Amino acid sequence: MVRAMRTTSMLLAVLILAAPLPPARAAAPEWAPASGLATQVIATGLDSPDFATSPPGDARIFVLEQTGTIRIVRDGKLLPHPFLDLRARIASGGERGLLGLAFHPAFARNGVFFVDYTDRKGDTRIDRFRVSRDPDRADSASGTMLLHVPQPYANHNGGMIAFGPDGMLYVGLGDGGSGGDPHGNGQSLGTLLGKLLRIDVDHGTPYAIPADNPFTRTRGARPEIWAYGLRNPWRFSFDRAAPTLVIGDVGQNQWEEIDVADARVGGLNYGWNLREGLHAFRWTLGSNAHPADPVIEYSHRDGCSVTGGYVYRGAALPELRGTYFFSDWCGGWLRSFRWSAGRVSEKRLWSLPSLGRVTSFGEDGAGELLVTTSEGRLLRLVPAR
Ligand SMILES: [Ca+2]
Ligand SMILES: [Ca+2]
Repeated sequence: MVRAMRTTSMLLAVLILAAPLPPARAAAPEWAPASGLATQVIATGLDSPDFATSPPGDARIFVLEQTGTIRIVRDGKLLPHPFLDLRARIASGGERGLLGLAFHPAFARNGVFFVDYTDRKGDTRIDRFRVSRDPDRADSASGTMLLHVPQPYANHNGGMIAFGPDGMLYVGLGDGGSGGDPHGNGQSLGTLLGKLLRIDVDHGTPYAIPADNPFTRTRGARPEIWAYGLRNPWRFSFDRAAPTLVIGDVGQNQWEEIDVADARVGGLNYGWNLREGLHAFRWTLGSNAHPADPVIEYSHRDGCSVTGGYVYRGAALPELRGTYFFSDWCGGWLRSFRWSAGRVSEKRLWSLPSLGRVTSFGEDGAGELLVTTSEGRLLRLVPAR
């Protein structure tokens, strides 16, 4: 039944007409096999690596270990001492730990960066740090709190932080956890849980609310909110070359999804927990919500937890510029698609040995794509020989 819904657009259309839902997209063509990509192993033996990134133009790669350290790969070698060790203040395991890192756009000049982690009480913390005089070591005493969000359950903590093309810091927060969003956080504008936030870290103490955030004049709404209706936006990214935001929002029992939006448009409702992917979840007759549908969904026959990636803008794979890559924590596969003029094209399933449990993608300083896996590996996507 589930398979038939995915592949038979006529049946899907009939089901949708019969259900109290806004119109959904027709089922897209299946994923076409593709070759020409390989993975290069950059580092192994990492302790649950869950993100990798580089300051703009920097030749080093910074890798997060979920247990609480940031490691540096310099000239192809993993440095023995960490850039920053936060293990004493972090609770890790499951979906908790050191989850996100964002270098300030002016990092080369100001040395400022931000980390997202689970504190010892299980709450989400975002702290601001500075590099020390040694460029390969952060000043561990420089940490100040930017944001603290109490977490009602151990799972669905989000964890991604990234600067947008507008210079604002975007923060992904899951619905708080448990299952099914029992407190309705996704659809509530009164909580930061289940949201994408947008804050100005260059003004205010500890931050300022951008005047053009969508809910600054909405009674009872948290002004940090940029978008809502998210279940667990574990990874999201901005296209380096276009004002496009792509979110991989992890599903509940059946459907994983990728959302694409104009990065300049705030206030979108991504649907959770009214909908899971394109399907009703706690949808009620009479609901007047108009959720933004995902552009991609896949069922749990293909995986269990989407790992959102990046629109490729590097140099090593010129024919793939503009292609968005993503994976799944249980799937081991690499898929890609292009998004232009409001539609998906070139859906591809890459012929590669299993990547393992993909925890995250990342971009190095030149825009080449990195992959971290639960097996302790840091990989780079390269052309097949
Ligand atoms: Ca949680
Ligand atoms: Ca959704």
